Amino acid sequence: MAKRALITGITGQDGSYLAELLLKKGYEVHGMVRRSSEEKFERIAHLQGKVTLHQGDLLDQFSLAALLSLTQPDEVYNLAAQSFVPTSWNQPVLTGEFTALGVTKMLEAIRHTRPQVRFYQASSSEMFGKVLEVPQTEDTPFYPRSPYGVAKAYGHHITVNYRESFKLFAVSGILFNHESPRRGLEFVTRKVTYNVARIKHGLQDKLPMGNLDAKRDWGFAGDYVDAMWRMLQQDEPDDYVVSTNETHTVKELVEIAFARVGLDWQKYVFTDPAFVRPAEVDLLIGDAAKAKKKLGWEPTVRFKELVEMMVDADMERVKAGQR
Ligand code: NAP
Ligand code: F7E
Repeated sequence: MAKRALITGITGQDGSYLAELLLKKGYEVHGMVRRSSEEKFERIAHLQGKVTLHQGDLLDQFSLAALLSLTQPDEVYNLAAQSFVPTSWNQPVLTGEFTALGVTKMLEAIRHTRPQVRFYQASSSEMFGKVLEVPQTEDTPFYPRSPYGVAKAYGHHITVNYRESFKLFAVSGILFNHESPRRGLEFVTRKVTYNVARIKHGLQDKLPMGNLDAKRDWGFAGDYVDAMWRMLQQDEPDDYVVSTNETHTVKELVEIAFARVGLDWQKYVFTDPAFVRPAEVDLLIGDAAKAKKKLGWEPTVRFKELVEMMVDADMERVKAGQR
């Protein structure tokens, strides 16, 4: 019989790639979606009829338990969150409700409704924040620098705690930044590649940016959802760092993106304090040796290829008059 998976956050970047991966593996895929006045499921439009969508919300614990009873999943991937770091300073309480307490609500629903489930929690390199060690591993202590990072640290610890307290098969994937042509427009990679495409098409001539010196370990989302799946196929639940083991500055991102379309970034980019954060994560670089050894996982797309893939996709979109 086909395995069944339930994905929260299926309408997001990772949810769409994960749903594709699980369908290819023969899973029956269920996704939880929030009710809104207008349905915007662009990232999973091509999966219509292949995945089953159900209304639910991380804020509503009963909706989670009801969904577990209805779908009877073997695996639950908790990808839903308020995931944009700057918003977490403007809406810190909401971020805590979704991104932190939402995890407990799901774990409680699992514990009482379907304790045999294998549970994946989408943890983040933002938990390392003002890094206490370089590179960062599963053993590096956390020092989060945003309400989002704090909420994710809570989500990580409660996942580990439920695993230890109630013997749930619960894992926390500590994923470093991962991007794709489906990345939200406000995140720095997609902001740059989309605006480069607009500039190249003559639709604008300036690009306001924040801190160009920040360094990130950027990988491809398609690779990272495969690591999530592998974590749930192990004999024992455990936590894993997933990263490329390379770090690059935002400035390098900008240079490569503009160069891809034959433009000199310095003519267009300027610093706008509106995009500078109250507290920054200056440097992230992950050590994914454990994932390589135990999961047999390695990234297939490197930084330059990733940026160029995103610029090319945005050039096509802008040419077609799309976002
Ligand atoms: P994303 O594109 O922002 O997607 C977030 C998803 O969560 C969307 O489907 C959103 O639904 C849903 N959601 C938000 N609040 C919800 C709520 N209260 N109830 C139900 N659904 C809710 O994020 P992503 O990049 O795919 O990331 C997936 C997960 O990995 C997130 O938890 C993120 O924090 C974490 N993460 C991401 C990265 C990265 O670099 N991408 C790295 C580490 C960890 P709507 O469509 O209705 O808004
Ligand atoms: O910023 C700098 C900014 O917003 C990256 C989320 O998926 O990854 C993501 O969080 C860096 C930061 O991602 C602009 O200051 C400069 O240093 O793309 P970002 P993030 O904050 O790293 C982690 C792992 C997650 O878990 C999160 O969910 O880029 N930066 N100028 C800028 N960033 C933005 N957004 N916009 C700028 O104009």
